[in-house]
Amino acid sequence: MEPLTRGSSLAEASCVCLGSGRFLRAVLVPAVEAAGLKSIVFQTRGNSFLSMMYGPRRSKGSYEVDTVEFDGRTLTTSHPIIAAGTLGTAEGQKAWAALPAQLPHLRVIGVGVTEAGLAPGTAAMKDLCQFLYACFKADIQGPLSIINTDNVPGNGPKIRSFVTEPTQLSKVTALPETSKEMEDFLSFLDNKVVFHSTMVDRITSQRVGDGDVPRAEPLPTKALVIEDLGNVLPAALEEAPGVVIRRTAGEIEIDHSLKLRVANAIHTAMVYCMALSRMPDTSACIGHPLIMPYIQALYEQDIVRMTSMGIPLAEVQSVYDDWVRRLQHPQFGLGCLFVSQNASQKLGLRLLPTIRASIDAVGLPGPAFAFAVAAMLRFLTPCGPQPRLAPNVFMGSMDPKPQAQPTEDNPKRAKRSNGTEIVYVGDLTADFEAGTYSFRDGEGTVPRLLQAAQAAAGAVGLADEGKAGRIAVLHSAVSKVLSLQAGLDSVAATPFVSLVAAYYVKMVDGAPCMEVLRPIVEEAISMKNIPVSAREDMGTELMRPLRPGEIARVVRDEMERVQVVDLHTHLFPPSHGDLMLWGIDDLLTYHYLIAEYFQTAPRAMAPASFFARPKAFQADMIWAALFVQRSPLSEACKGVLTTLEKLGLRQELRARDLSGIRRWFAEQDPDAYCEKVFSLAGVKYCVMTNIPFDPTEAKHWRPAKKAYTRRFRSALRVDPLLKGDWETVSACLTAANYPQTLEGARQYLRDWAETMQPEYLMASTPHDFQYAGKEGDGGSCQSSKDGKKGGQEGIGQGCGVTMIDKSPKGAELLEKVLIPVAEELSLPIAMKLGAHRAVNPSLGTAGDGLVAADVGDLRRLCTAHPQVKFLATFLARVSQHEAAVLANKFPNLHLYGCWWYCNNPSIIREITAMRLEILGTAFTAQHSDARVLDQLIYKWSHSRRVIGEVLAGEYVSLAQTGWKLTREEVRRDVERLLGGAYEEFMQK
Ligand code: RAT
Ligand code: ZN
Repeated sequence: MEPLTRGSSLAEASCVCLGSGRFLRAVLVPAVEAAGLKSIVFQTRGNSFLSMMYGPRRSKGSYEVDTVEFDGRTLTTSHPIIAAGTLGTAEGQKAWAALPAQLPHLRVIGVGVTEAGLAPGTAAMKDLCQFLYACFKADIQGPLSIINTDNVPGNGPKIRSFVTEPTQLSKVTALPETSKEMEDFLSFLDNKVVFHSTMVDRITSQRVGDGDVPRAEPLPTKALVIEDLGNVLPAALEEAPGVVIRRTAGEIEIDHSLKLRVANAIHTAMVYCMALSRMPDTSACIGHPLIMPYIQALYEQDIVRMTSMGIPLAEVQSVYDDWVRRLQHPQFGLGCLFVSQNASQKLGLRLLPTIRASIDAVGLPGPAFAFAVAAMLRFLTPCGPQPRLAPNVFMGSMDPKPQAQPTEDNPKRAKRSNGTEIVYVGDLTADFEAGTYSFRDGEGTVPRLLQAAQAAAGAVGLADEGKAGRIAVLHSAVSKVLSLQAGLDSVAATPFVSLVAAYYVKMVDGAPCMEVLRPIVEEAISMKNIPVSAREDMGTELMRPLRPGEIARVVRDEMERVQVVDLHTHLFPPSHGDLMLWGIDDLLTYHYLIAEYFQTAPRAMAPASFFARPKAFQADMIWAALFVQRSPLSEACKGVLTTLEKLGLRQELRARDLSGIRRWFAEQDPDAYCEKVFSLAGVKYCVMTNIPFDPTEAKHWRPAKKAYTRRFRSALRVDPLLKGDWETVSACLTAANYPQTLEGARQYLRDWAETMQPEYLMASTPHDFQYAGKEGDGGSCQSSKDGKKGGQEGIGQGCGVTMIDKSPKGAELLEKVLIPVAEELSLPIAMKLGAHRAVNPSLGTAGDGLVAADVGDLRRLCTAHPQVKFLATFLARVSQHEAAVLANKFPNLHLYGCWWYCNNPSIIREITAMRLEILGTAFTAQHSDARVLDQLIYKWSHSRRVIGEVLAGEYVSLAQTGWKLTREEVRRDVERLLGGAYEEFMQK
């Protein structure tokens, strides 16, 4: 085998890799390839890669990587490289040193050595130094970027220092003879070579039956983060999928912290209790009733505190979401025992920073975090007989099998069964059948300490009178471990240490850890429904008066944190099939964007022919016109960008790669995606718009009601009534066998309300709507009470109008149908006032305009029906002031949202400020009106920002009067404005 085998001209290569490991093959080479750079790969030892590339088994010149998608499909990609070599032979070494002289375009040197190779004096560092010296001799102009694929923080400067170590330099063949040349070489390293710090992340194993092919999870959002302070990297690298470039000092440290404190910490917090519960693999978390909520509690109660480091919540959240998604990949679970190694060290690195942050912020990390530490200590407690094993190796015992019959057997004495033992790493083994495992933890200090405590506690005795003493012994062992391993010995840490000890004692006394976890999870779940003020009595941080300078930040945090109630949308759950709009084509064909498109569409593209084309075609047209040929400045356009960005499609967006975006959406499963959107958008639940008059909707309710999750609630929409569209109403009555009478219409509504269980009845008024009050004109000459008598009356008979030649008007149907039913069923009526439908009918929904509705109609309604509750929103900006004053006068009126043409930051700002000034917090600042699921993401993100800014301004003026405000009060107000006030009004 030749040491260097070439497929094409070497001179074309601009990247050379030292090493051929999984990160190089599955991350770095594909990334540089996407940036248009060609690579040469040298393996450090042996020649397996070489023979794979050029041996008889493969087509020459490229290697494969398997990517296993979340749905289990495997996508095999092929990666061409220019040449492969090995450093395992003398010839290979020679070829390596001779390479630079043949590479005029060299820009990137990939270093894919294991962490062990990253130390002074290792072969890998020598080979790198040798190569760089050859680059210097070949007068390569650079800049040369060293990109390594290990995960040691600050790895760039570290590699630089290893390479330039004097002892290192002395090992390099043909090193500078003169000190002048040595100086020149060092200055070449200073001026032409950049040692980038990096972070790499992609779970990769190997193809079953073919260890040569990497088998990887889908590319994570941050597969390769590279610090590039001097902006020297090839520009195209930034566009490569999974690559994130950091140009500001300190940013990559944040990436590392995020990874340690979110992803790695969650792994560490989950594997001990899982291993003890005999779950071999982390993928057992998928759908597990305790593990997933436990992870959520760890995140929400403690991990999220990374915002105190100045990291925006959105970033922490997106790292968390990405990780939760990756954790649930059914094919990439890692062995729980494998991940559980080096526990004490991980306690310090992964869990401690969060523990400290929570102690500083609120005095006590949440119970879930205490459980995580306790489960780790339980795992590290040697149990049962300790056969003679390698030094510092102990035996542990798993919890009894849940289905096992109760026996007299002490679980700690579980016998090893034959034939079920597995080696989980090196000399360590586990037997999930027998429930035993061997483990190692550094020098064994912690296991020995816990073992001694167990023995001492045993000596105190299990008898009742010994119990307190026993607990004291174990408690003191736990505090010793935590002070030794984590420095948690301050007074402030005491409550946390006690909580850990309490859980630990339960576990070593025989309680299965899942049983200890269960009430913790149940409490975490129920806490979400309890008012914040009641649950955080430990929250000194919540009660502390805020300094004026903190207000803006606290409001921003709280606005991002709050789970909103979206009280009017046009969304449907996945169970409603095609009615559920989601994904890029639905986003692009949103009627706001269709209207914007037609402002400048070519004459040839008449609306009728546009609407006749498939949705993807319409989306293509809109994308080209509004995103490619023009800058996407409108709120509706920006919304698409925010949505995609928050979904992690930044690269595709930057490349304006609509097909890439479509591919991403095509991979999503509607149910999982729906949940993801709600959680990304921070929406507790939304209220749908359910129109019984529309058969395409009605079929999802009858004969059988389709199931949907707690994220969706219903609203019964009755526009044809207010529109006076008796034709539609009577057709529906006839079709459903109701009499064509007012009572028939009322019964129809009652029955639909029974089916849909709506939050409220709802309608928008037509532009020419008039309501004159109970006794006024507008067709209503009867009070609602009279109207309810029903049963035999024909339409209009009750008020002298004969149905045959005159249909009832909207106001009459409001008065005689809607109001009586609302009153009878105690359902509020939500009014939307100010739309002027079909101003340009050819545009369909996109052709609706606005009109300044008569606020007086609403005043007359509120006066005439004090017992009916009205929710209202106005479309015209000019109506907003009068509406706010009206809401200030009528306790049966609740204003909500900045609707449609008012849902623009500048108008939201103005309306919100005005409403706060007139109404305090007794209104609902926003609803999304989302029609496409994904819009929840942008509508709420944009609104949270603007409303937060306005609110912060109001608080600052409060503070100027000397009024002291706490975070808890800010939280309470924010919760009211984004859902709480609505819920209070509904319960009134
Ligand atoms: O905002 C919108 O999407 C409008 O098209 C209308 O549907 C409006 O929200 C409404 O509910 O009438
Ligand atoms: Zn709407």
